[in-house]
Amino acid sequence: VKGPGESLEVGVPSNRQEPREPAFHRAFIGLGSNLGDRARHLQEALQLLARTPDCTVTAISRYYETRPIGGPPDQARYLNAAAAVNTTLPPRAFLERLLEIERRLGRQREVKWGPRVIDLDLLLWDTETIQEPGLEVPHPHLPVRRFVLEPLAEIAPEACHPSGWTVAEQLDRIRRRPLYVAVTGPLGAGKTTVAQRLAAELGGVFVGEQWDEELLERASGGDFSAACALERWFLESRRHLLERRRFGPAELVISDFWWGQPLAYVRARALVDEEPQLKRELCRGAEELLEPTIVVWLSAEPAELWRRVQARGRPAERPVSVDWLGALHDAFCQVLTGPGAPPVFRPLSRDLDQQVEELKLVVESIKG
Ligand code: PH2
Ligand code: MG
Ligand code: MG
Repeated sequence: VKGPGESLEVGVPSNRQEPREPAFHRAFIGLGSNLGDRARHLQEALQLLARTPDCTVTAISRYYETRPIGGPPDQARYLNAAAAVNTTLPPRAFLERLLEIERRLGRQREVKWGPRVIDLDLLLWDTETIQEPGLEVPHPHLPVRRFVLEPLAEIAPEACHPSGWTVAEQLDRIRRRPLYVAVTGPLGAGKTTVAQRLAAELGGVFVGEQWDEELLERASGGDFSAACALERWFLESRRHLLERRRFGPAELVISDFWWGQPLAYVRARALVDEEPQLKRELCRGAEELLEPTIVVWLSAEPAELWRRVQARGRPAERPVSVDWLGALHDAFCQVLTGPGAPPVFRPLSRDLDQQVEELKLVVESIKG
């Protein structure tokens, strides 16, 4: 006798189907205008989209007046909105329609982030990740733009990023204070330089990593038990550094590490047996710790990372090899892009000064 939930499949011809493509895709777009009759431009763009074959506009947010972020000074304020669209088009064709509508409404592309009659951005495409020239979904600025998250949360609070967090959750995070920017990435990525400069320029509180020189040296040399002990050491040290009550009325906090970094290190060091225990420890007492508003992920080519690590000449880091930095780089990719990853922002620029400039705008756009 079979109990409930037990399989009856044995001996039965299988008619199980391959998972099918959904009948349509669910896309979310952001709209913005700060030239001329802004409301009319949003309206016309939405009408053109609604009349497009193979697209159904299913929800439109209110229009939000917002402060311009980035671009030349003295720009007019924006009207921003978000819309939900069901479409049977593939993503590239859908993007082409958006660009076509921008052109129809007289969009000229001149200055980066300059004034525009209409801007239509593809924010989310189902829960897919697409990385192609000119087509990046989710929109890389989605988690750091108040002018996008607010309208989007009005029509789709439960819309999900491929990493698993929802629009409502991220809007809630960017509204909390202090804002907390956790800078992460492999050794030699420039975390400390960037975090310190950003804090100095924005008047934020800088929280700097501490480490145990001897454990670090043994771990870098390939001593497994030292590597485990080192990750535990970091966990306790960071638990102390990030205690919420230490920050009182601070507006902005910036650290040169991320609490979840050990997850990348255990992978890179092939200490996979440590992972479940480590995950439990990372959850324990998390409510008392500052949660990042955004995790900023810095990186570089392994050879460049190695050059920077050697140039700073810390004795404990001398055994570090290019290969190991490559493995570490890949481990960060896994931890920061897969399901369960926190909201992440990756500066486009390779240059540390320009990264600082990008991040100043990120903080601006979080504040809104
Ligand atoms: N779009 C930008 C840059 N800055 N600021 C606001 N408030 N609204 C926008 O839509 C916007 C912006 C680049 O597309
Ligand atoms: Mg845009
Ligand atoms: Mg655009």
